Amino acid sequence: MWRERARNVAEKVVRPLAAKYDREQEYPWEIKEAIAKAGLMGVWIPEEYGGAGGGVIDLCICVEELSGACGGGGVLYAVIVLGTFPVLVGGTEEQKHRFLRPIAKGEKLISFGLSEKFAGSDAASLRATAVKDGDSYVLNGEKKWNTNGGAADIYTVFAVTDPASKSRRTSAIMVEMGTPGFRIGKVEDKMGIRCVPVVEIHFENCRVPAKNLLGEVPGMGFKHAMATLDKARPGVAAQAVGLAQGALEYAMVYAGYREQFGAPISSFQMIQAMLADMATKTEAARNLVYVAALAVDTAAPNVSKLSAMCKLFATDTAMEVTTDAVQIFGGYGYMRDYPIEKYMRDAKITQIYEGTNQVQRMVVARSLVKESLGLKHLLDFIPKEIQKGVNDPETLKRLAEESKRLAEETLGSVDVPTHNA
Ligand code: COS
Repeated sequence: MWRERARNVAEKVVRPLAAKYDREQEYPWEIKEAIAKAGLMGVWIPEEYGGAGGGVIDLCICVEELSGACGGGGVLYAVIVLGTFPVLVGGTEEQKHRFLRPIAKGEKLISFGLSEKFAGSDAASLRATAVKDGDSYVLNGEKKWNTNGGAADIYTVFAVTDPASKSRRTSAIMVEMGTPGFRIGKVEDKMGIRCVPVVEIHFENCRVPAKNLLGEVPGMGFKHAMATLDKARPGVAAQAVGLAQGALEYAMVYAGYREQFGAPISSFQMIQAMLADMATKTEAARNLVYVAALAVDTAAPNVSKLSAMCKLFATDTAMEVTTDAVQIFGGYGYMRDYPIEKYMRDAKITQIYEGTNQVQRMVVARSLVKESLGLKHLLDFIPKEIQKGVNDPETLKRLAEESKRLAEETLGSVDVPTHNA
């Protein structure tokens, strides 16, 4: 059902407008209206807060379809998902009703403000502050790369509430557009995803009611941000799958009609190999995204790893597939007259935002290191000196004696070097 609805919006509204908004770099309000009219805005929001009660799998399907027609159309939608997850993850009941209902109805838009000029991958090193003053928090500082900034009505902002604390340093605070001291700054001029604004936002003694602090317990910001990203990363991965699929389809059609040497280029083995690899990788990415989305929906224990895996694999795939699609289009692919080069531009940011793919690999690797501790049954199959550690003198002495004994048994009496060097 969601796929059909999203595809309908994608084909009827998003695709025909994609080039215009890419050129103009303006927010496409009619796309947003069409998405809202199709009932897609609250897909992932529980019914008790006005949404459709779907899961991350459902929103991923919507993002995938919209992104297939235009990367910006997909981000326009996915960024709303990102802004709402902290509320779902850490908000009080009252906050969930207050902030999620108007979003589910399509009346308000939301934006997510974590990154700063000096805090990107190192999301714990924020500088923007929120100081408690009576029944308010007073915000100062700035945020960078704020997607949807200016278009959004509500901003989920992460700021330092306890500079002295290491693990409870930051909190998420909901700030509404129009609050005195809140200002949109530089509007970025971007390579891709040009229809969705990315801005700097500034806070100068911006007073926000204390009841807007997520969960009304300070210090939970980093955990809320991380839990949000675990849930939202399959959405970025779904954007990437949509972009890859969209570019692949254009390439398939082009290759079928483009004739060289008296035959369609799709009959040449080199082009066939490219198309086959593009399709296979896209399908593999799609399936990994769905597995991760279902892991989020079922609160599986390995969510962080799967979310990171699907984000890095799908976005690397999108970059590869969209680049190959441009290659198949040849000179036409490089020209702005045709939609294909936009897919490549739109794909690039998916490897960067919501955690660079370097960060995703770090998350996956950290998870593997933890998992390895549960694989003790394999210890007998790795070298004994590795198992016990080379710095334990008792083990080293024992291993030296053992290897000497083994050597004597096989070679007769010899001098065997010890591990003590
Ligand atoms: N869910 C809940 N809590 C989590 C978590 C998760 N997925 N990952 C970490 N935490 C908690 C840890 O349990 C730890 O809590 P305690 O202090 O109570 O022990 C705390 O957060 C710090 O964890 P950790 O030491 O792993 O954090 P690091 O500073 O090493 O950062 C990375 C980890 C790099 C993974 C994190 O900063 C990150 O994801 N950075 C990318 C940010 C990003 O995606 N930015 C894009 C913004 S959207 S455009």
